Amino acid sequence: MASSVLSIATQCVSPNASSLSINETHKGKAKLGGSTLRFSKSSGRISMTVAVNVSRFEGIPMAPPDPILGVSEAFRADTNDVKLNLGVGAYRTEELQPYVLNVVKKVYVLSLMAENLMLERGDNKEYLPIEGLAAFNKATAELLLGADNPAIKEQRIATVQGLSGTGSLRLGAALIERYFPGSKVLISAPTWGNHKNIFNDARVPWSEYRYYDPRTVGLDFEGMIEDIKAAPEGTFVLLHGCAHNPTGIDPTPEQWEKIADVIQQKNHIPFFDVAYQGFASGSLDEDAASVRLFVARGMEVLVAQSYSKNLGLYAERIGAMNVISSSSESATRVKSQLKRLARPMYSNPPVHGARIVANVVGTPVLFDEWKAEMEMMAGRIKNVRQKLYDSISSKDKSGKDWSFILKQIGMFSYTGLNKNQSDNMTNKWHVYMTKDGRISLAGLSLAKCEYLADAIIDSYHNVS
Ligand code: PLA
Repeated sequence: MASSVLSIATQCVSPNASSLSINETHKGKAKLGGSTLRFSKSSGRISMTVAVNVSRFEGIPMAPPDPILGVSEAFRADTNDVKLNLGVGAYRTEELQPYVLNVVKKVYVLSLMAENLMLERGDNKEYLPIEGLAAFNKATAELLLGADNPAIKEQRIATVQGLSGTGSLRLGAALIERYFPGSKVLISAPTWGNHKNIFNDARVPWSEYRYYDPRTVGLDFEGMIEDIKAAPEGTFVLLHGCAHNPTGIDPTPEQWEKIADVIQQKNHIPFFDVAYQGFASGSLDEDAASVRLFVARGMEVLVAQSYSKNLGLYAERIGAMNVISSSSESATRVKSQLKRLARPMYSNPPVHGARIVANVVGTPVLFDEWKAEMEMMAGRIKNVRQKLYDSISSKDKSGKDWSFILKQIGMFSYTGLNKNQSDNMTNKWHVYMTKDGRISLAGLSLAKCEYLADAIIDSYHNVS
């Protein structure tokens, strides 16, 4: 606490302070509001100093609410019963309740029944190694590439357990900043809002490649290819492995081939963000096809993974940073540097989520159950997507084509609503969503589709 000090010397002081006391040493003090008054007396004169408390943090301005997580805060503050939270991408049941996967519950129960099911005893809370739980790292690399992938067999993959998708991306960004100084990352326009923050904070420069075409509410494939081609050799190209956030628009398999061609020709380095494996199509393998295509071509690839959505482990912060390299020697060196970067950031990762993933992926019966549950979740999202489209297209008589809703994939629908229209959704209809027009279909129930359709039609036609 800093103090501005104001000194007053006076012959006769009668301060209006309740706790004033001047003792034999002729000194005293009193509290007045947030300030401290100090008195001293000598030769019949009383001098008074006023210390005004000023915080050292006075110069720190208020940060704006987060564009995605801030939506949930606003939602909680709304007391209207019709309210609907379509902001954050978190899976909800048809009753709009958070969902803990049965397979995750089963891991708890089985671990109680069979003590050694947990790869390490559940009550062991020792530090993990810097790179995380070995069984998790093995399972996560195999899930990503397929267990028989040559990159795994030839030990060309460096995998480090990370703090979910975000923390893993941040670790990858730190690697770029340290070992590729001056290199740029090319990110899609638009992209998940936090990508820019991650690279900004890691001091990695970025620019955008065209991705979304508002006229077709689809992929601007030509623009994307042109921009990737125009970037200087050796640029990192950030790609969403599947279920592009926020647009829900993914390249087709043929388009992925062409994207790989141009990245390869330009010696760029692909950096995949895989936050929704299994959530887009319902199939873990299909959703990893983009990454596997690049790896099969022998390209060196960075991949950040997250288990927030596909295993519903949002709060466990479990994911991984993988670097697939052309030799096992360089993979070993890269891994040593990823550990070196992680150590001063967070030392070593948490164990709980890693044990759950390792058990689910590594136990065939649980793995099969997980796949069935993921299909169920992806299926529920597809059902509400269809119902929302049916409701909007039957209610809206304007002739507008809403079929883009059905073409999008994953948790989100990018509605094309602008900021004013999104504000109307919230202020008038109590529908909470991000201001870029994205809605999370994972937070929608079949029962609320008609209501949401009315809200979208009103906002689209009556607000400019
Ligand atoms: N990458 C993408 C593309 C994401 O959409 C998200 C999460 C992450 C990484 C990081 O997730 P994780 O750190 O929990 O693993 N996006 C959410 C949540 C679901 C968020 O913004 O944090 C979203 O609503 O966009």
